[in-house]
Amino acid sequence: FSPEEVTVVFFLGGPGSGKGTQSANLVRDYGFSHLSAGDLLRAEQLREGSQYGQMIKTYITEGKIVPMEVTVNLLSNAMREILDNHPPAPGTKARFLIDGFPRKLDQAVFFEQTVCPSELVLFLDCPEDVMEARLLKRGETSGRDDDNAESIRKRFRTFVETSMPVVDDFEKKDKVVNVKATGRVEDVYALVKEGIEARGL
Ligand code: UP5
Ligand code: MG
Repeated sequence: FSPEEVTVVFFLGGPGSGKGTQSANLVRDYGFSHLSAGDLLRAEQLREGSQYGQMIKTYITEGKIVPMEVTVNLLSNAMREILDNHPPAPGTKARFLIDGFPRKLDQAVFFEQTVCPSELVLFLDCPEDVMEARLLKRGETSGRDDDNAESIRKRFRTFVETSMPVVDDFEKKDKVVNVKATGRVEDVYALVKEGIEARGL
C-alpha cells in the first residue's frame, strides 16, 4: 500500500492502557478502520484449520510476541479486504488505526518496508498499577487467556523490555502523540483528540 492511498496510524500503549476502548471513539469520529493485532490473532487462534492456533494460544498466555510473519500477514490481508470492500471516495485516503502493533523494533521496520509507512503513532501512557487493576477487573468476564495475574505480569515485562523501545524509536523521529491515559474514558479521549488534531489528522 502506498501512503498516497492509505494513512496508517499505529496505536500503542501497555496492556490495559485503553487502546481498544479509545479506538471505538476514533472509528466513530475520524472514519478509521480499526485493526487490533491482538483481536486478529485471537480470531486466527480460533479459526478452524489454522496451523497457528496452538502456537498463538501459547504465545498469548505467556505474554510473548507471536512471530511477526503471522501478524503482518493477518494485518495486510485485513487491510486489503477493507480496501476492496470499501474503496475510499476519489481524492480521499483510507485510514487504518493499527492497535497493538508493532510491539518489537524489527516488526516496525518490516511493516513499514513491506506494507506501508506509518503517518503517526498514538501512545497511551499509563502506569502499571492502573493497567493491572483494569485488566483484573476485565478478567472477571472477558474469557481472555491472558487476563490473569500471572499472564499480566508477563505482558508488562514484555511491554517494558521489547515494546517500549519501539515507542522510543518513533519518538526520536518525532512521530509520537503521547497521551496520559489514567483519567476517565471521556477525559482520555479529549486528550487523544487534541493530540491528533494538533498533528493535522
Ligand atoms: N478501561 C479502558 N480505559 C479506561 C479508563 N480510561 N478508565 C477506566 N477503565 C478503562 O481496556 C482494558 C480495560 O480497561 C477494559 O475493561 C476497559 O473497559 C477498561 P482496553 O481498551 O481493552 O485496553 P487495551 O489497551 O486494548 O488492552 P489489551 O488488553 O487489549 O492490550 P494488550 O496490548 O495487552 O492486548 P492485545 O490484544 O493487543 O495483545 C494481546 C497479546 O497478543 C499480546 O500480549 C501478544 O501475546 C499478542 N500479540 C502479538 O504477539 N503481536 C501483536 O502484534 C499483537 C499482539
Ligand atoms: Mg486491546
